[in-house]
Amino acid sequence: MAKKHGEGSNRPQGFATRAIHLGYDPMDENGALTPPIYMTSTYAFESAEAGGELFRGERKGYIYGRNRNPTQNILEERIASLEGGESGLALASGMGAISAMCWSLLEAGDEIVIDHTLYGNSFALFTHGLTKFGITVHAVDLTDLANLDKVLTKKTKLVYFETPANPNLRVIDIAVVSERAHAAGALAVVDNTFCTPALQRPLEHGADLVLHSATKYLGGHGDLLAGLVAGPHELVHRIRQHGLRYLTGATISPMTAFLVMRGIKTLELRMERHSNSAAAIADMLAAHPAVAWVAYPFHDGFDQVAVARKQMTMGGGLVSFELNGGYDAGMAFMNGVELVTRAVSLGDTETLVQHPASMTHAAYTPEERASHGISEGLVRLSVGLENLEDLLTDMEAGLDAAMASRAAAE
Ligand code: 3LM
Repeated sequence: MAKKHGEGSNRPQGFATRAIHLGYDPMDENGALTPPIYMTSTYAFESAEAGGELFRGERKGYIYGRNRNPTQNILEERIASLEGGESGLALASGMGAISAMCWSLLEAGDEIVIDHTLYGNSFALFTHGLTKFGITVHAVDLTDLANLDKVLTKKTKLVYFETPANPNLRVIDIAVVSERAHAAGALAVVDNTFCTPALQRPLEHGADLVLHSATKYLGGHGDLLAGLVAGPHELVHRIRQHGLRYLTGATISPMTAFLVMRGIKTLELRMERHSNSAAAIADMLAAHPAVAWVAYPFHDGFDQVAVARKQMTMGGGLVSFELNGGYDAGMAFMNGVELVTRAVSLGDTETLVQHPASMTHAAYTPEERASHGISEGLVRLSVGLENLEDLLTDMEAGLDAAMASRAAAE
Protein backbone atom coordinates (compact mmCIF):
# COMPACT_ATOMS: atom_id res chain seq x y z
CA MET A 1 0.00 0.00 0.00
CA ALA A 2 1.23 3.51 -0.76
CA LYS A 3 2.57 5.49 2.17
CA LYS A 4 0.31 8.26 3.41
CA HIS A 5 1.68 11.76 2.95
CA GLY A 6 4.30 12.59 5.61
CA GLU A 7 4.51 9.02 6.95
CA GLY A 8 7.70 7.03 7.10
CA SER A 9 9.68 7.88 10.22
CA ASN A 10 9.12 7.67 13.96
CA ARG A 11 11.14 10.83 14.55
CA PRO A 12 8.76 13.69 15.44
CA GLN A 13 8.55 16.19 12.61
CA GLY A 14 9.99 19.67 13.05
CA PHE A 15 8.03 22.87 13.61
CA ALA A 16 8.06 24.17 10.01
CA THR A 17 7.20 20.73 8.59
CA ARG A 18 4.16 20.47 10.86
CA ALA A 19 3.20 24.08 10.08
CA ILE A 20 3.13 23.14 6.39
CA HIS A 21 1.78 19.57 6.32
CA LEU A 22 0.11 18.47 9.56
CA GLY A 23 -3.42 17.12 9.37
CA TYR A 24 -3.72 17.19 5.59
CA ASP A 25 -3.06 14.62 2.88
CA PRO A 26 -3.56 15.85 -0.71
CA MET A 27 -4.53 12.31 -1.72
CA ASP A 28 -7.69 12.64 0.37
CA GLU A 29 -8.72 15.66 -1.74
CA ASN A 30 -8.09 14.73 -5.40
CA GLY A 31 -4.40 15.56 -5.03
CA ALA A 32 -5.09 19.25 -4.27
CA LEU A 33 -1.83 20.59 -2.81
CA THR A 34 -3.58 23.02 -0.49
CA PRO A 35 -6.61 22.16 1.67
CA PRO A 36 -9.97 22.95 0.07
CA ILE A 37 -12.03 25.78 1.55
CA TYR A 38 -15.29 24.13 2.57
CA MET A 39 -17.76 26.97 2.02
CA THR A 40 -20.79 25.40 3.66
CA SER A 41 -23.01 26.38 6.56
CA THR A 42 -24.61 22.96 7.10
CA TYR A 43 -23.94 19.28 6.38
CA ALA A 44 -26.22 16.59 4.90
CA PHE A 45 -27.08 13.55 7.09
CA GLU A 46 -26.85 10.14 5.47
CA SER A 47 -30.19 9.13 7.01
CA ALA A 48 -32.70 10.53 9.49
CA GLU A 49 -31.27 8.23 12.17
CA ALA A 50 -27.68 9.33 11.40
CA GLY A 51 -28.65 12.95 12.15
CA GLY A 52 -29.83 11.98 15.63
CA GLU A 53 -26.70 9.92 16.24
CA LEU A 54 -24.52 12.91 15.32
CA PHE A 55 -26.42 15.14 17.74
CA ARG A 56 -26.10 12.58 20.53
CA GLY A 57 -22.35 12.27 19.86
CA GLU A 58 -22.68 8.58 18.91
CA ARG A 59 -21.32 9.16 15.42
CA LYS A 60 -18.42 11.30 14.21
CA GLY A 61 -19.09 13.94 11.59
CA TYR A 62 -20.20 17.46 10.90
CA ILE A 63 -23.57 18.97 11.82
CA TYR A 64 -23.50 22.73 11.37
CA GLY A 65 -20.88 25.36 10.54
CA ARG A 66 -20.98 27.45 13.68
CA ASN A 67 -18.61 25.24 15.64
CA ARG A 68 -16.91 22.93 13.13
CA ASN A 69 -15.75 22.95 9.51
CA PRO A 70 -13.13 20.71 7.80
CA THR A 71 -10.91 23.65 6.76
CA GLN A 72 -11.09 25.09 10.29
CA ASN A 73 -10.27 21.65 11.74
CA ILE A 74 -6.91 21.39 9.95
CA LEU A 75 -5.96 24.82 11.33
CA GLU A 76 -7.03 23.67 14.81
CA GLU A 77 -4.86 20.53 14.59
CA ARG A 78 -1.92 22.64 13.47
CA ILE A 79 -2.11 25.21 16.28
CA ALA A 80 -2.52 22.39 18.84
CA SER A 81 0.61 20.68 17.51
CA LEU A 82 2.69 23.86 17.23
CA GLU A 83 1.80 24.95 20.77
CA GLY A 84 2.21 21.41 22.14
CA GLY A 85 -1.43 21.09 23.26
CA GLU A 86 -3.91 18.22 22.90
CA SER A 87 -6.55 20.26 21.07
CA GLY A 88 -7.02 23.52 19.24
CA LEU A 89 -9.91 25.81 18.44
CA ALA A 90 -10.24 28.56 15.83
CA LEU A 91 -12.54 31.56 16.23
CA ALA A 92 -13.46 34.77 14.44
CA SER A 93 -11.04 37.08 16.27
CA GLY A 94 -8.67 37.28 19.20
CA MET A 95 -11.38 38.99 21.27
CA GLY A 96 -13.74 36.17 20.23
CA ALA A 97 -11.24 33.63 21.60
CA ILE A 98 -10.71 35.48 24.89
CA SER A 99 -14.41 36.08 25.53
CA ALA A 100 -15.38 32.50 24.54
CA MET A 101 -12.77 31.25 27.02
CA CYS A 102 -14.09 33.49 29.81
CA TRP A 103 -17.77 32.70 29.29
CA SER A 104 -16.97 28.96 29.18
CA LEU A 105 -14.74 28.70 32.25
CA LEU A 106 -16.14 31.33 34.63
CA GLU A 107 -19.36 31.90 36.53
CA ALA A 108 -20.79 34.50 38.91
CA GLY A 109 -18.95 34.45 42.25
CA ASP A 110 -15.59 33.50 40.71
CA GLU A 111 -12.50 35.62 41.03
CA ILE A 112 -9.78 36.06 38.47
CA VAL A 113 -6.35 37.70 38.46
CA ILE A 114 -5.12 39.58 35.40
CA ASP A 115 -1.80 41.23 34.77
CA HIS A 116 -2.31 44.98 34.77
CA THR A 117 -0.82 45.47 31.32
CA LEU A 118 -2.98 43.91 28.63
CA TYR A 119 -4.19 44.81 25.14
CA GLY A 120 -6.73 47.64 25.73
CA ASN A 121 -9.85 45.70 24.75
CA SER A 122 -8.81 42.61 26.72
CA PHE A 123 -8.41 44.90 29.74
CA ALA A 124 -11.87 46.37 29.01
CA LEU A 125 -13.43 42.90 28.67
CA PHE A 126 -12.09 41.92 32.09
CA THR A 127 -12.57 45.16 34.01
CA HIS A 128 -15.76 46.52 32.42
CA GLY A 129 -17.32 43.36 30.91
CA LEU A 130 -16.88 40.40 33.28
CA THR A 131 -17.40 42.57 36.36
CA LYS A 132 -21.00 43.21 35.24
CA PHE A 133 -21.72 39.49 35.64
CA GLY A 134 -20.62 38.95 39.22
CA ILE A 135 -16.98 38.09 38.59
CA THR A 136 -14.33 39.81 40.70
CA VAL A 137 -11.27 40.89 38.74
CA HIS A 138 -7.93 41.73 40.40
CA ALA A 139 -5.54 43.63 38.09
CA VAL A 140 -2.00 43.40 39.49
CA ASP A 141 1.60 43.61 38.31
CA LEU A 142 2.51 39.94 37.78
CA THR A 143 6.22 40.68 37.37
CA ASP A 144 6.20 40.85 41.19
CA LEU A 145 4.91 37.58 42.66
CA ALA A 146 4.09 39.19 46.00
CA ASN A 147 1.22 40.97 44.20
CA LEU A 148 -0.16 37.65 42.98
CA ASP A 149 0.06 36.05 46.42
CA LYS A 150 -1.91 38.95 47.91
CA VAL A 151 -4.95 38.42 45.67
CA LEU A 152 -5.08 34.62 45.14
CA THR A 153 -7.99 33.10 47.08
CA LYS A 154 -9.93 29.82 47.06
CA LYS A 155 -12.31 31.47 44.60
CA THR A 156 -9.62 32.30 42.02
CA LYS A 157 -10.44 30.39 38.81
CA LEU A 158 -7.82 31.76 36.51
CA VAL A 159 -4.71 33.89 36.22
CA TYR A 160 -4.48 35.64 32.86
CA PHE A 161 -1.55 37.47 31.26
CA GLU A 162 0.25 38.42 28.08
CA THR A 163 4.00 37.98 27.78
CA PRO A 164 5.51 40.08 26.33
CA ALA A 165 2.65 42.40 27.28
CA ASN A 166 0.96 44.86 24.97
CA PRO A 167 2.16 47.64 24.64
CA ASN A 168 5.26 47.99 26.85
CA LEU A 169 6.60 44.41 26.37
CA ARG A 170 6.90 43.61 30.09
CA VAL A 171 7.79 39.93 30.40
CA ILE A 172 6.13 37.61 32.94
CA ASP A 173 7.66 34.36 34.14
CA ILE A 174 5.23 31.74 32.79
CA ALA A 175 6.60 28.81 34.84
CA VAL A 176 6.59 30.65 38.15
CA VAL A 177 3.15 32.29 37.75
CA SER A 178 1.63 29.01 36.50
CA GLU A 179 3.01 27.14 39.51
CA ARG A 180 1.53 29.71 41.92
CA ALA A 181 -1.82 29.64 40.11
CA HIS A 182 -1.93 25.83 40.28
CA ALA A 183 -1.08 25.80 43.98
CA ALA A 184 -4.18 27.96 44.51
CA GLY A 185 -6.32 25.67 42.31
CA ALA A 186 -6.49 28.19 39.43
CA LEU A 187 -5.69 27.85 35.73
CA ALA A 188 -2.91 29.85 34.07
CA VAL A 189 -3.98 31.32 30.72
CA VAL A 190 -1.44 33.05 28.45
CA ASP A 191 -2.08 35.30 25.47
CA ASN A 192 0.86 34.30 23.24
CA THR A 193 0.04 36.70 20.40
CA PHE A 194 3.32 38.64 20.51
CA CYS A 195 5.59 35.57 20.36
CA THR A 196 3.62 32.86 18.56
CA PRO A 197 4.70 29.24 19.17
CA ALA A 198 7.69 29.85 16.89
CA LEU A 199 9.35 31.83 19.72
CA GLN A 200 7.60 30.72 22.93
CA ARG A 201 5.38 27.78 23.91
CA PRO A 202 3.64 28.61 27.20
CA LEU A 203 2.18 25.09 27.67
CA GLU A 204 5.75 23.72 27.88
CA HIS A 205 6.35 26.15 30.76
CA GLY A 206 3.30 24.99 32.71
CA ALA A 207 0.45 27.20 31.41
CA ASP A 208 -2.94 25.49 30.98
CA LEU A 209 -4.28 27.35 27.96
CA VAL A 210 -2.79 29.51 25.23
CA LEU A 211 -4.76 32.10 23.29
CA HIS A 212 -3.91 34.08 20.16
CA SER A 213 -5.04 36.95 18.10
CA ALA A 214 -4.20 35.14 14.84
CA THR A 215 -4.93 38.49 13.18
CA LYS A 216 -1.28 39.28 13.96
CA TYR A 217 1.78 37.11 13.23
CA LEU A 218 -0.06 33.84 12.60
CA GLY A 219 -2.08 35.32 9.74
CA GLY A 220 0.92 37.54 9.16
CA HIS A 221 -0.25 39.66 6.23
CA GLY A 222 -2.72 42.17 7.67
CA ASP A 223 -5.60 40.73 5.67
CA LEU A 224 -7.77 38.88 8.20
CA LEU A 225 -9.13 38.71 11.76
CA ALA A 226 -8.97 35.41 13.66
CA GLY A 227 -8.43 33.91 17.11
CA LEU A 228 -6.97 30.59 18.27
CA VAL A 229 -6.93 28.54 21.47
CA ALA A 230 -4.73 25.55 22.36
CA GLY A 231 -4.62 23.33 25.44
CA PRO A 232 -6.01 20.17 27.02
CA HIS A 233 -8.89 18.50 25.22
CA GLU A 234 -11.35 18.93 28.10
CA LEU A 235 -10.90 22.72 28.34
CA VAL A 236 -10.82 23.32 24.58
CA HIS A 237 -13.92 21.14 24.11
CA ARG A 238 -15.80 23.21 26.70
CA ILE A 239 -14.81 26.44 24.94
CA ARG A 240 -16.01 25.03 21.60
CA GLN A 241 -19.27 23.61 22.96
CA HIS A 242 -20.21 26.56 25.18
CA GLY A 243 -18.14 29.64 24.35
CA LEU A 244 -18.21 29.23 20.59
CA ARG A 245 -21.44 27.31 19.98
CA TYR A 246 -23.88 29.30 22.11
CA LEU A 247 -22.18 31.99 24.16
CA THR A 248 -20.45 34.01 21.44
CA GLY A 249 -21.08 32.39 18.04
CA ALA A 250 -17.68 33.88 17.10
CA THR A 251 -17.14 31.47 14.20
CA ILE A 252 -14.13 31.76 11.89
CA SER A 253 -15.01 31.77 8.20
CA PRO A 254 -13.59 28.84 6.20
CA MET A 255 -11.84 31.33 3.90
CA THR A 256 -10.14 32.96 6.90
CA ALA A 257 -9.13 29.57 8.32
CA PHE A 258 -7.44 28.87 4.98
CA LEU A 259 -5.62 32.21 5.05
CA VAL A 260 -4.37 31.68 8.62
CA MET A 261 -3.01 28.27 7.56
CA ARG A 262 -1.27 29.91 4.62
CA GLY A 263 0.30 32.42 7.01
CA ILE A 264 1.42 29.72 9.45
CA LYS A 265 3.34 27.91 6.68
CA THR A 266 5.97 30.70 6.74
CA LEU A 267 5.66 31.58 10.45
CA GLU A 268 9.04 30.28 11.59
CA LEU A 269 10.91 32.13 8.82
CA ARG A 270 8.98 35.33 9.34
CA MET A 271 9.45 35.39 13.13
CA GLU A 272 13.19 35.06 12.67
CA ARG A 273 13.33 38.02 10.29
CA HIS A 274 10.94 40.14 12.43
CA SER A 275 13.11 39.41 15.48
CA ASN A 276 16.46 40.12 13.81
CA SER A 277 15.26 43.44 12.39
CA ALA A 278 13.56 44.47 15.65
CA ALA A 279 16.71 43.70 17.65
CA ALA A 280 18.78 45.88 15.28
CA ILE A 281 16.23 48.71 15.52
CA ALA A 282 16.17 48.46 19.33
CA ASP A 283 19.98 48.79 19.36
CA MET A 284 19.83 51.82 17.07
CA LEU A 285 17.15 53.48 19.21
CA ALA A 286 18.97 52.79 22.47
CA ALA A 287 22.06 54.60 21.14
CA HIS A 288 20.16 57.59 19.72
CA PRO A 289 20.13 60.97 21.51
CA ALA A 290 16.41 61.54 20.72
CA VAL A 291 15.39 58.42 22.68
CA ALA A 292 14.68 58.41 26.44
CA TRP A 293 14.32 54.62 26.78
CA VAL A 294 13.63 51.47 24.76
CA ALA A 295 11.77 48.28 25.67
CA TYR A 296 12.82 45.15 23.80
CA PRO A 297 12.75 41.74 25.56
CA PHE A 298 16.21 40.62 24.40
CA HIS A 299 17.89 44.01 24.86
CA ASP A 300 20.57 43.90 27.53
CA GLY A 301 19.23 46.93 29.38
CA PHE A 302 15.67 45.51 29.56
CA ASP A 303 14.34 44.87 33.08
CA GLN A 304 13.20 41.28 32.51
CA VAL A 305 15.83 40.23 29.97
CA ALA A 306 16.75 37.13 32.01
CA VAL A 307 13.16 35.84 32.11
CA ALA A 308 12.74 36.68 28.42
CA ARG A 309 15.83 34.68 27.49
CA LYS A 310 14.62 31.76 29.64
CA GLN A 311 11.25 31.35 27.92
CA MET A 312 11.64 32.92 24.45
CA THR A 313 14.03 31.83 21.69
CA MET A 314 14.23 35.28 20.04
CA GLY A 315 13.07 38.76 21.06
CA GLY A 316 10.09 39.10 18.71
CA GLY A 317 9.11 41.85 16.30
CA LEU A 318 7.83 44.60 18.62
CA VAL A 319 9.85 47.49 19.98
CA SER A 320 8.38 50.13 22.30
CA PHE A 321 10.11 53.38 23.15
CA GLU A 322 9.72 56.82 24.62
CA LEU A 323 11.35 59.86 23.06
CA ASN A 324 12.90 62.78 24.90
CA GLY A 325 10.07 65.29 24.75
CA GLY A 326 7.39 62.67 25.55
CA TYR A 327 4.01 62.92 23.84
CA ASP A 328 4.82 65.78 21.43
CA ALA A 329 8.07 64.18 20.31
CA GLY A 330 6.25 60.85 19.83
CA MET A 331 3.67 62.52 17.60
CA ALA A 332 6.41 64.28 15.60
CA PHE A 333 8.19 60.92 15.13
CA MET A 334 5.01 59.25 13.90
CA ASN A 335 4.34 62.10 11.45
CA GLY A 336 7.99 62.14 10.36
CA VAL A 337 8.20 58.56 9.06
CA GLU A 338 7.20 57.71 5.50
CA LEU A 339 7.85 54.03 4.88
CA VAL A 340 6.62 53.01 8.32
CA THR A 341 2.82 53.04 8.30
CA ARG A 342 0.77 54.75 11.02
CA ALA A 343 -1.70 52.00 11.98
CA VAL A 344 -2.76 49.86 14.92
CA SER A 345 -2.39 46.05 14.83
CA LEU A 346 0.94 44.26 14.51
CA GLY A 347 2.68 41.23 13.08
CA ASP A 348 2.21 42.19 9.44
CA THR A 349 4.77 42.27 6.62
CA GLU A 350 4.51 46.08 6.75
CA THR A 351 6.16 47.97 9.64
CA LEU A 352 3.45 49.69 11.69
CA VAL A 353 3.70 52.42 14.31
CA GLN A 354 1.04 53.53 16.78
CA HIS A 355 0.56 55.54 19.97
CA PRO A 356 -0.94 53.26 22.68
CA ALA A 357 -2.26 56.00 25.00
CA SER A 358 -4.54 57.49 22.33
CA MET A 359 -5.11 54.32 20.27
CA THR A 360 -4.86 50.66 21.40
CA HIS A 361 -4.93 51.52 25.11
CA ALA A 362 -7.47 54.34 25.08
CA ALA A 363 -9.80 52.01 27.06
CA TYR A 364 -7.56 52.52 30.13
CA THR A 365 -8.17 55.73 32.10
CA PRO A 366 -5.17 58.12 32.23
CA GLU A 367 -4.73 57.11 35.90
CA GLU A 368 -4.73 53.41 34.99
CA ARG A 369 -2.18 54.01 32.24
CA ALA A 370 0.04 55.94 34.64
CA SER A 371 -0.03 53.20 37.27
CA HIS A 372 0.13 50.30 34.77
CA GLY A 373 3.31 51.41 33.01
CA ILE A 374 1.77 52.82 29.82
CA SER A 375 3.29 56.29 29.54
CA GLU A 376 1.61 59.03 27.50
CA GLY A 377 4.64 59.35 25.21
CA LEU A 378 5.10 55.61 24.52
CA VAL A 379 5.40 54.69 20.82
CA ARG A 380 4.92 51.06 19.72
CA LEU A 381 6.59 49.79 16.58
CA SER A 382 5.71 46.48 14.92
CA VAL A 383 8.76 45.76 12.80
CA GLY A 384 7.82 44.25 9.44
CA LEU A 385 9.72 42.32 6.82
CA GLU A 386 11.03 45.19 4.68
CA ASN A 387 14.79 45.56 4.16
CA LEU A 388 16.36 46.60 7.43
CA GLU A 389 18.43 49.37 5.79
CA ASP A 390 15.26 51.04 4.47
CA LEU A 391 13.63 50.82 7.89
CA LEU A 392 16.67 52.31 9.63
CA THR A 393 16.74 55.21 7.14
CA ASP A 394 13.06 55.92 7.75
CA MET A 395 13.46 55.66 11.53
CA GLU A 396 16.26 58.26 11.34
CA ALA A 397 13.89 60.62 9.51
CA GLY A 398 11.28 60.14 12.26
CA LEU A 399 13.88 60.74 14.99
CA ASP A 400 15.10 63.91 13.22
CA ALA A 401 11.50 65.18 13.17
CA ALA A 402 11.16 64.39 16.90
CA MET A 403 14.35 66.30 17.72
CA ALA A 404 13.28 69.27 15.56
CA SER A 405 9.91 69.41 17.33
CA ARG A 406 11.61 69.39 20.71
CA ALA A 407 14.04 72.14 19.71
CA ALA A 408 11.14 74.28 18.45
CA ALA A 409 9.29 73.82 21.76
CA GLU A 410 12.26 75.02 23.82
C1 3LM B 1 -3.23 46.07 18.70
N1 3LM B 1 -4.32 44.03 19.32
O1 3LM B 1 -2.94 46.89 17.84
P1 3LM B 1 -8.34 40.69 17.64
N2 3LM B 1 -4.54 39.97 22.28
C2 3LM B 1 -3.53 40.82 21.97
C3 3LM B 1 -3.73 41.82 21.00
O2 3LM B 1 -2.71 42.64 20.72
C4 3LM B 1 -4.99 41.93 20.37
C5 3LM B 1 -6.01 41.04 20.72
C6 3LM B 1 -5.75 40.07 21.67
C7 3LM B 1 -4.38 45.15 18.52
C8 3LM B 1 -5.43 45.37 17.69
S1 3LM B 1 -6.39 47.80 18.34
C9 3LM B 1 -7.77 48.66 17.78
C10 3LM B 1 -5.88 46.65 17.11
C11 3LM B 1 -2.22 40.69 22.67
C12 3LM B 1 -5.27 42.99 19.36
C13 3LM B 1 -7.36 41.08 20.08
O3 3LM B 1 -9.73 40.53 18.17
O4 3LM B 1 -8.01 39.63 16.65
O5 3LM B 1 -8.06 42.08 17.17
O6 3LM B 1 -7.33 40.40 18.87
O7 3LM B 1 -2.56 45.93 19.74
